[in-house]
Amino acid sequence: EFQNRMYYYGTFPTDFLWGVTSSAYQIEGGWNAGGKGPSIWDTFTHTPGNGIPENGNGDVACDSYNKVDVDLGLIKTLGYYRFSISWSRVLPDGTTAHVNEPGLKYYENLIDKLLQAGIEPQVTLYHWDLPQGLENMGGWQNVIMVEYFTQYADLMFSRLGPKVKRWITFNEPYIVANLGYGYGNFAPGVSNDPGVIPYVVAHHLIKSHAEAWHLYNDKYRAAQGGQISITLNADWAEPRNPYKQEDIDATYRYVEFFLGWFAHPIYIGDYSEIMKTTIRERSLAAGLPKSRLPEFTPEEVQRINGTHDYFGLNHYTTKLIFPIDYGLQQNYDADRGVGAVDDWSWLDSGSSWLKVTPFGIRRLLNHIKNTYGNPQILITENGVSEKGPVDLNDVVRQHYYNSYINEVLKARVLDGADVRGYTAWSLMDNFEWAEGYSERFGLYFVNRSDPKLTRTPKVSVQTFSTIIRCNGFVDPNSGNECLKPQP
Ligand code: GBH
Repeated sequence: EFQNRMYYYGTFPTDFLWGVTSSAYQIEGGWNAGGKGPSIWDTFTHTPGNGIPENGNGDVACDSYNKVDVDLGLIKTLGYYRFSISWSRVLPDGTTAHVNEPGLKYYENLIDKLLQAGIEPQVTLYHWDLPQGLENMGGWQNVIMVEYFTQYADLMFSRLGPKVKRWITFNEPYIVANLGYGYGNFAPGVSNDPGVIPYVVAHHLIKSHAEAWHLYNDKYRAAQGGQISITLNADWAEPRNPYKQEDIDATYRYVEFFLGWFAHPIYIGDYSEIMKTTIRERSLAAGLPKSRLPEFTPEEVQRINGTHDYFGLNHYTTKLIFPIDYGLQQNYDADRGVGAVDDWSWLDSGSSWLKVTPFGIRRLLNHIKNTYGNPQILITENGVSEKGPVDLNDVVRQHYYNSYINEVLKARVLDGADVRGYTAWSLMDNFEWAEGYSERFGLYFVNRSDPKLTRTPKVSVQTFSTIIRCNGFVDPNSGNECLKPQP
């Protein structure tokens, strides 16, 4: 009887995981402290003309490099902590030729303190900050990165693995390939061959992920007993006109080129038929001798397929999709051949790309369940931004968490999607990449005009910690008490 109401009055399973997240470059600062080498984001933000508001960079960020104890205090009521390792802090030039022990100590200390406080660490190996030394060899365009990434992963598993039970190889390879090496609005800012390079980069990211997974599986799993997977990001999509077949087809292409680009090789095997066919046909039509999409050998298809212990998902918003014919243009957008719009009724956030569309997360979770063999799903990011004057009563974010998490609950309890955990982006306001500090995703406000970079809770800290405490929601009929689990 409740199923047609906006809210579903139930609770999550007792072993559901709750957490909060950040990433190294966005919060740490200490960009050249304690022997750290430069990363592509240091180079990118220090290069004039990059278009970042107020010349923002991560030199200081939230100064989390020096504020481990302060941050611990914030995390305490927010579940486990997902953070990433700055590769060039532990390996200054990216290779194991020189291990920077003070850099490793920073993470060892952070992990020890988290564990002492009863907070589970969840570690991302790569959240976009490639060591500049490796970019100088071509970065992810060069297949040798597979070896360097695996060596870096090996070091992390051996040194941190006894204490870390949940690993993520890559955060959002889609963004690395497309924004880093296609459009070039993210580091390393490569945009000279957008029809070829993003596909090559993605190919190497997928291989690197698979090798790191196999390394963990063969060498560490028995002794360490953790889980390792990849985090993929995807918008949900609906046809702009649900009665038009061409909009329905375009929506299918959008989802397959976005989530499917990486999920298909890892969860099903090889690139999807629609990507292979579309890109081959468009390449040949433009007079190229072969497809711009690289091929996996049958052995590679085998080796990559199944390299997951769960499905890591970052999700924020939904788009309405219609077809666009780009003619003979050779790039990812032209291959995909779609346009995207928002519905006028969707609530705004502080980011132009992000509208509040809670229904989308339930549909996406069902799509993953039905398409990728009902995997365990860990939502590794979900959240919303604001912009402009500070208002600690962040009503949009309170609404966002309540309504999105309620849709996650429906996906789990009513639809049977195997969602095991939910992570909020983000612990605190931080360096929002090409948007600098202008868009704020934090549960905590960080006062950037105060040299101490003081953190203050927004009201949504209450919202989210109440959801964690109740393992669901407050009973609307009884003031402040949690809903009881249903029999
Ligand atoms: C995640 O990326 C990241 O993992 C995290 O680091 C980031 O802070 C968070 O989301 C919030 O953005 O303006 O049209 O060029 C989500 C992917 C990448 C989506 C940047 C929006 C800009 C689109 N986001 N992208 S546009």
